[in-house]
Amino acid sequence: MYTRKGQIDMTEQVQILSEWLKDAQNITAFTGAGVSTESNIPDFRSAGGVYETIEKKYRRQPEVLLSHDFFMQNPNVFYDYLREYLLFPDAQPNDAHKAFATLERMGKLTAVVTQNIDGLHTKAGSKRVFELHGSVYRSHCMSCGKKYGLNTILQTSSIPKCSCGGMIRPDVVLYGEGLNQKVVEGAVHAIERSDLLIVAGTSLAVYPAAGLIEYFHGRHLVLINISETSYDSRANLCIHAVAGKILRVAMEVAHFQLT
Ligand code: CNA
Repeated sequence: MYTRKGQIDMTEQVQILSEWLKDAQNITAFTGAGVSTESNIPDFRSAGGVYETIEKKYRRQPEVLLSHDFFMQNPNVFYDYLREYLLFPDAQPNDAHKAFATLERMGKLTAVVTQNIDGLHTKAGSKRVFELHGSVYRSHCMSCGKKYGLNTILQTSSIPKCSCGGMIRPDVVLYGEGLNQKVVEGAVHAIERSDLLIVAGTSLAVYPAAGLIEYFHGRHLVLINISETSYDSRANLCIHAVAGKILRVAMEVAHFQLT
């Protein structure tokens, strides 16, 4: 079944999703920046905004600002951008994060695989989270390896430095760097074993992360994304809407209480 907007209405789509949530025994969620926009963290590619603002202000695309080469050559600009657009320590999980955490507690969801670096799945209570691109909550000294938290970056206005004098960098995977193989293996294993894969809030434009959904061979592939993606035609259910709202209503219809 491939259900595009207009083919069946959203009430029916949510009804189908709620039935699949009830039936599934091994759910994996695969998420991107779109699941955090309802927590007021801007994504990269939503229409109408932040991407263009960033390009105008920094005269570079976010992918360039977040690349390994740019970081090494312009750490000051990198940290300005990071602080302004990617560090939101006060952001709170929304209904999308809460739905996945609830499904895990119910023993239905095995893992969240996320491209996000904002830590909100963990904040919502999810325990098994594969952070493909790392997390802004962890950082380390590039000279001596000493570990730091997010506060070190937040409390400095320029380049954060270690007590040894080395530069501190966040444990996020920059463009041009490889993914952590252990994290990838865990994510692949979870996706391969799942009977329901819910892909939410991602343009599926960033590789190799987006390619991981190729490992899914289970019963139902569900996409929940505001805009269209290149995987839409391959989904069993494709809902073009706001992820938090859809998941909250689907959970209600299934009589699963968000906790
Ligand atoms: P993206 O390319 O910006 O795509 C986001 C997608 O989500 C778009 O297709 C939107 O239409 C859609 N969208 C926006 N809001 C919602 C919503 N409420 N419900 C459903 N869909 C929505 O982001 P991707 O994650 O696909 O790209 C991967 C990059 C973005 C990763 O490297 C991330 O690290 C990076 N990123 C992460 C964050 C974060 O951690 N919160 C923020 C910004 C960018």
